[in-house]
Amino acid sequence: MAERKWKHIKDDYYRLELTPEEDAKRMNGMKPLNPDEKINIPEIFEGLENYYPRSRGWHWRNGRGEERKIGDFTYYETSEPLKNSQPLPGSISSLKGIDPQPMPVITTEIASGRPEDDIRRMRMGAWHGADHLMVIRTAGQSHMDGLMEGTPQGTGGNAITRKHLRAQRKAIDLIEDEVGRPINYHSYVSGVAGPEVAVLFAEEGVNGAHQDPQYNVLYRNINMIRSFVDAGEAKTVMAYAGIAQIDGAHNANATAIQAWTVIPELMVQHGINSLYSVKVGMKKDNICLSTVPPVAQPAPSLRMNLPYAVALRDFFTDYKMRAQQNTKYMTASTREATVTHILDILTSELTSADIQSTITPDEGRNVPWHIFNIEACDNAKQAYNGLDGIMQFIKVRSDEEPLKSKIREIKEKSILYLEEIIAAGGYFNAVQEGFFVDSAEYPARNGDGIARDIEGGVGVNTVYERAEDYLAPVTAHYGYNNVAQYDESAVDNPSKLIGNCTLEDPEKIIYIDELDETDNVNVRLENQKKYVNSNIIIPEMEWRGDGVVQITTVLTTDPRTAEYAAIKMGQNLGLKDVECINVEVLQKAEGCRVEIKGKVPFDIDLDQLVIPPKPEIYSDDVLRDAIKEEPMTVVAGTVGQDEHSVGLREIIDIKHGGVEKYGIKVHYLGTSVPPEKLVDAAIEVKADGIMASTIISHDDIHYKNMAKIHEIAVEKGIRDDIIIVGGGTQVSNDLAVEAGVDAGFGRGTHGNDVATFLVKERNRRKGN
Ligand code: Z98
Repeated sequence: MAERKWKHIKDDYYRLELTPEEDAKRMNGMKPLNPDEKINIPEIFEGLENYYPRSRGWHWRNGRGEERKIGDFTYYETSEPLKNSQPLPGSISSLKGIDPQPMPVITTEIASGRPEDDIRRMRMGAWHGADHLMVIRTAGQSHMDGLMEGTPQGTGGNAITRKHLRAQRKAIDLIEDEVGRPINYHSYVSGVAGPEVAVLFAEEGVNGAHQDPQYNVLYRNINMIRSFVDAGEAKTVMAYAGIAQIDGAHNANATAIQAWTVIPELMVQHGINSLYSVKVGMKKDNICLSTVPPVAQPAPSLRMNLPYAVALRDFFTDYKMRAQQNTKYMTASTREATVTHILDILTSELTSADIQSTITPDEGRNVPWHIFNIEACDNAKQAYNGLDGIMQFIKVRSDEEPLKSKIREIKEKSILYLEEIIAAGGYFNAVQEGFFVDSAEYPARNGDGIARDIEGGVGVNTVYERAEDYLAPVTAHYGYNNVAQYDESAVDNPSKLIGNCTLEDPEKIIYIDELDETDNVNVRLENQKKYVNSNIIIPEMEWRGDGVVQITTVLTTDPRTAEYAAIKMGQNLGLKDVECINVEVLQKAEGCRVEIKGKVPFDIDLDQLVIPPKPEIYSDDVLRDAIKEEPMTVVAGTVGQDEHSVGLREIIDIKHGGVEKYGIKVHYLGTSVPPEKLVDAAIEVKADGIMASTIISHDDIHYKNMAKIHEIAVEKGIRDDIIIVGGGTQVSNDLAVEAGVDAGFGRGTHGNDVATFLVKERNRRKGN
């Protein structure tokens, strides 16, 4: 293949210029997605050896901050709308289905370890507004000393392979066309195989990656010299590919005993990685600081997190901020995690975060289920929608007390920290002395920090000085590369010596399928065949065909007993592999809220399902427009000797979604209204309809009264001009119609059911 032609789109984002034939070959002939059809997973995995990515570099949302009119509202902090998306439920019901897209990139973490299942979750996430799909493996990549081609699930989890990346990037190409927005694909460059992973990512069109040598040193005990040298190489490759970088400072936050005490250290860690990256050649625009609020509620979190966020932006003005929830404070409570997330987003809004990551409470349970990923995207979108333009009304008073002093204190302590590192002889010595992740509030130290030996750790003594004639004939390479002695003209592009390397020519890449014959995508797809592109379905939370359901209930006992009682409950329900995943005390003597998960022992054949026809209910807007166009008046009352008015009033009142909500004018005549009075009142106010309600049904009095209203209306010559409806808990439509009224409404009726009937019946009579 000839050298690829990259077209610059914006920022550091490029697209390949491809002919339709080239594109079809690359995609193995896959057609664009149809929003009404499932993505064909087996097809995605076919012909992966032909796939290469069509985009490179990180994409920031288009049209950020342009004033936009969306539905009935003006927005100041949105980005371009999507072509296809899933609006929030409240928008669908009451706000015309608008789906404003916030300005920051929104991340969802995809981590089931099964690429084939995660692709569907990625599509759902994209429809809910995610444009940063962060795939984390179920095995720590930093534990691998080379690239993985197999599927070592069961021996510590699932690693990322070329096959994994290719299938997902290929699917994302389709998904981003479907939603109409480029999507950033992301993973991690860590461990002693970091540089190899970076090359793999550059080859396979990964747009973002975590890279921070301090992460390897502190949390994975990789030798620090090796880690920093590797980082130089990895960052050079990332810079070449325009891959945005997220650092690892937040890990100190998640690891420290009291996360808020490490604030100055976080600044130092951000600083070390950021500056190192710039020196290696990364653009500041592609360097994202991973900021995690140091504390969560019930601590007075905003007061503590905000100064850190502001100080960060002051110190790192030219860099990007990636905001993420702190996993340290995450339990299995969805509710609690959501509140923390929303309050964190308030900090993001107040300090203009560029990437808003989402984390699901299932990170606390180590099971990232589809629904929680999607919910977390909605949480972020909803919060940003609600906060749109709030900075027009309020101000972060960073130049006034007490915030000013708080910010200053953080900055001073951070500088002090750096000076101390220099005094200790530099970063490596400081790590060796246990400076980092100490539990005391800086400048105090408890001596319990993570100390690593300069002469120790994984990969110790594996860094060698390059020989005089060293040469790496590759495009992106860190440090001394002795090219000139081989070819003067190749100094700026050493890969010229071998007629391009894999970064320019994807056909040079050797694609290897998974090596594990017992557990791989193809085997799993084969095992799940029953559920793939078929009419047999089974509940699913994590993986296709897992049969998992989650049940929430209250058990009136103490937490420990509740846990075991909940498991028993699940077993009695016939579930398999029942586990209790959350217990929250309601009152210690009265009981707990419990959540269990378990697997159902059945599946559902959709062909056998009897689905009654959907009753047509007009939307609120259609009803409102119909009444606005032609006003409608009704009289209403409970009939005969019936004093039960609550049901009728619910059907009338605007507050509970009664017919008034749509503009229907209601004359409420009260309770125990004689049938004659209802008809007379209708004549007097020139009503279009009568709404008669009865709960009492002895001797069929409810239908008898309906018949009376009908007969009196006939006698008085208005029957053809008036719509009569009867309602009550014991009313059936068929019997009401038999009694002479136009419709009967029983248990479970809402105002929109009645309003829809009134509007439809009026149209029917007019011949519409
Ligand atoms: C996040 N949910 O940030 P292993 N490098 C850095 C990291 O922060 C991480 C890894 C590598 C969090 C995820 N971060 C935590 C700087 C992980 C991953 O060894 O492959 O797990 O390293 O989104």
